[in-house]
Amino acid sequence: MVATIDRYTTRISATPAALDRADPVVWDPHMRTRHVDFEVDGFTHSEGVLDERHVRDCLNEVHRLGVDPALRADVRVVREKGSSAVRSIFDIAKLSSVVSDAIEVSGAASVAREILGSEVYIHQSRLNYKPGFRGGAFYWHSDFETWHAEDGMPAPRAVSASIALTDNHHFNGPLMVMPGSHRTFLQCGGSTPERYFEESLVEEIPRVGVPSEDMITRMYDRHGIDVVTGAAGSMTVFDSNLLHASAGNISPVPRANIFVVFNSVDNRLESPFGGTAPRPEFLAAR
Ligand code: 6CS
Ligand code: FE
Repeated sequence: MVATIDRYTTRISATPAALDRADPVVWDPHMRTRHVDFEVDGFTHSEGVLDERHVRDCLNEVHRLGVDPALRADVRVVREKGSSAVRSIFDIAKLSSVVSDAIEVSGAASVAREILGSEVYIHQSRLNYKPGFRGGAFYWHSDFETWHAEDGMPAPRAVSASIALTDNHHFNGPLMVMPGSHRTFLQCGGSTPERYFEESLVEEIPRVGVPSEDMITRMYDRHGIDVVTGAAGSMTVFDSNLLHASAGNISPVPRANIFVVFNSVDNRLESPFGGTAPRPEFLAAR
């Protein structure tokens, strides 16, 4: 198979540049008017996609998985640095039929099909759990930059659906996005250490795969920052290349969200464009 031309080179030694996105945002032209906010801002938010029962059942699952002795040493349960507090549980859709059922009910897959203009499959699912008082931050990044460099995702033809299991207030570490930033691909400097995910999933400010402060400032000057708040049961679907982050959570109110990533079946993973070995299945389904 001829290797795909890399139109999104990143993790480079040269000075990283801001490249125009070489691909559509909403891939099905007929869906552009239906998803105009996604086309323009790179994300769309809806309230009440899960009812209270589904939310409650998922939260019970999260607590069950967080203390399940069988998962104590499982690589898919990522804990906050220097603590046993759960930061993320990967493969959550496979680990819990309750969560997988809630994802079904949320309608995320049909929104993904409309935006991506094709059949879709789950590239990655995770639960990001931010306990009260000591929930960790996630620094500014584009998911696609990581999935391109470390998982071999050819184009930004993937979307993440973040489904809130607790109220996402402005004060308990909600998702922050730069609306419109999805149209610019920010190259990152440096090269990827082997098995880098063992560090990047835990570090609040990863040393590779994040844009420079100068680039983040320029994007802020152009796009500003939206704080995406929403009640438990709400859902935010965002473009794989949208610049996003979330602050730590020192409020008493935990913030727990399911993230499920849908990739187009026409955008299947190839060998990582950053040259490292493919990451494990729980991070990037092949
Ligand atoms: O490496 C990844 O796939 C994960 N890292 C971040 C910061 N967001 C996307 C994903 O969960
Ligand atoms: Fe992310």
